[in-house]
Amino acid sequence: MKDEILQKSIDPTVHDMLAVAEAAGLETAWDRLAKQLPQCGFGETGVCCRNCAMGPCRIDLFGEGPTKGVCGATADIIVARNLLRMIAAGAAAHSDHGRDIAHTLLLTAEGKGGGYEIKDEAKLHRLAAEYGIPVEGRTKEEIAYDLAKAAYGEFGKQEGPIQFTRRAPARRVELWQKLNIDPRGIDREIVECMHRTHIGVDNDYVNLTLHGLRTAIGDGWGGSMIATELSDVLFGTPQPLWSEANMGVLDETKVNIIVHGHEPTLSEMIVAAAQDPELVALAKEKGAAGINLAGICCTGNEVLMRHGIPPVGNFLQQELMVMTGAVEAVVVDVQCIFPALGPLSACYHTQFISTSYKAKFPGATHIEFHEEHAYDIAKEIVRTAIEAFPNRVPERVHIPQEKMKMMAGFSVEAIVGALGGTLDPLLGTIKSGAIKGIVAVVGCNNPKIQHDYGHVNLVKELIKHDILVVNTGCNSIACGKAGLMVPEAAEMASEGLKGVCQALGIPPVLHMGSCVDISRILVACAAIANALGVDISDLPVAGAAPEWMSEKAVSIGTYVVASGIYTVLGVAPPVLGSPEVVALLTAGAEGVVGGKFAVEPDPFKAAQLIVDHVNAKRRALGI
Ligand code: SF4
Ligand code: MSK
Repeated sequence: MKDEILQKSIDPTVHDMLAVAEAAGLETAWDRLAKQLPQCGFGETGVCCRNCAMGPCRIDLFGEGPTKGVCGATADIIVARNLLRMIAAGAAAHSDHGRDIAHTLLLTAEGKGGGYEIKDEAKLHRLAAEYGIPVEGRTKEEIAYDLAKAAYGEFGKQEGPIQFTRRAPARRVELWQKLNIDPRGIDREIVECMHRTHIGVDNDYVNLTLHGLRTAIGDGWGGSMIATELSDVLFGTPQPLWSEANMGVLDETKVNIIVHGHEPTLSEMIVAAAQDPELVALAKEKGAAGINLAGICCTGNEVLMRHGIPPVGNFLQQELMVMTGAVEAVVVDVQCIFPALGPLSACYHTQFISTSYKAKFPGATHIEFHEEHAYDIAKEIVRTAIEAFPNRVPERVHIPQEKMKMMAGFSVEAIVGALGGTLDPLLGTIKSGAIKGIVAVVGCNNPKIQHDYGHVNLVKELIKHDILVVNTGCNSIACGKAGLMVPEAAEMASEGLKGVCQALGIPPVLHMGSCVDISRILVACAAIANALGVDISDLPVAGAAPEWMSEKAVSIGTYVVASGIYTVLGVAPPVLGSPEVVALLTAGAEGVVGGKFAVEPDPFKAAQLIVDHVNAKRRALGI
């Protein structure tokens, strides 16, 4: 294998498929990144502004060029404004996802759900209690109607508070109120980002950044949390289950359908439609042995944690899975979907099926999804995939064989359940030092970093230091593929963590879901802080996103820091053009919200930073 290919990923299936791509003359994200190099230094450092037609303007950081935009904006102002717009986009993406789930719950409550039903009534009742919605003598549909309306209300609220923010420890909420960053309404904060960054509005980098924190809190403790909680009500709260991960989950004998994107709504129905006897019979009629469903990115995580549907890979494998020549359909909803899939699918028999009116793609077949007819549309999509099966070209089929067993579905409820109904045993292991801390490792792949290298090495290092890792998103899939999400992986952990995992029969790395499910981690942190009578910022916890790339990740990192948690990024955000903004994010923030950012691309050094942080927090707590 060429060194150049080996350098791109640590995953053998990727090596295998990159060789296929090269032989076929097909390009990938890695090739396109190479063609972009060197990338624009102004963009990379965040000092390019095109917020008005006097620009575009850029700041020359090193030479004799301009130090201000036409309006007089400095590097600090431009960088902070650009950062705020990234947070707004990320918060909007997560929150619109949450809104869609609220919409589905509302339709279901009204009996217009197209096949959906309320699966977790106990959770429905718990959430109703939080919102003060009466439950006595009412049907689940009546309660769900009020809950969906209340959740809807959180988006357009003008005066707050967003109900789920009150899950944070009281002293955290008081701090947000004191700093005037307690979000008033999810959409309101996002709109205000756009207003503030319009020419001639907010030109104070501290004030801009504080509003970024407020907007991001509205994402993590608002839009994302609504997405998670209402998804559980509708589709069931995840419980630990077994699956397998990586390209070897594709089945040469069957119709392979891959669900991709983020929202669980359609994919839930695809799971059901793929088992429909009529469609299974049709698949057989077309010469296939059956229908094989797999997932990628966070739609993949959603169906993984609730149904055990195997992930075929993570973000950077989306083109490679098509190149196996064995995929009949890639069914996409929203977010993280390469437009490159359109022209690529046209080189194969693969049906690239877009389903959201918000997300159309060149070269895609658009089968629009409407919740009211969910099951019928899911059947049409599965049928379209089956019809493509006879067009498969056997000589072009190349499926890497590697796959790995993994466990998934560790919701907070499942973790508490595994501990016997209370967090006490976990607190005991933290106090005794058997578990030194808990670290969330999340986020994407980015071709600027060797694929999965950051994820897998950081996690391996952390568990060697008695740190329990929880993960979501593409980190979960990376760790699943690397064999870190099985109970036997406890052998790779240090003695304390190993003992805890073996006693409970759990992996040292726990899958908590999709990107919006980072809200589950916030809930867990709040519960632990409350149990110890401290704030989240006092806990021996940290966050990390070793290979992040999306604006959603910027919002996530920001709400994690605003919640008081130290967060290490493997890729520098575009802020380096302003030493003032960098100092605020990596140092000053700690004195304000108790959390801060660090940037460290080397996963081994990043792990050391986190271990030092966890130990310092333990000392401060006197444990
Ligand atoms: Fe240039 Fe200012 Fe307009 Fe930005 S807002 S493009 S810095 S003039
Ligand atoms: S899918 S946001 S690449 S984690 Fe959530 Fe993966 Fe990042 Fe998309």
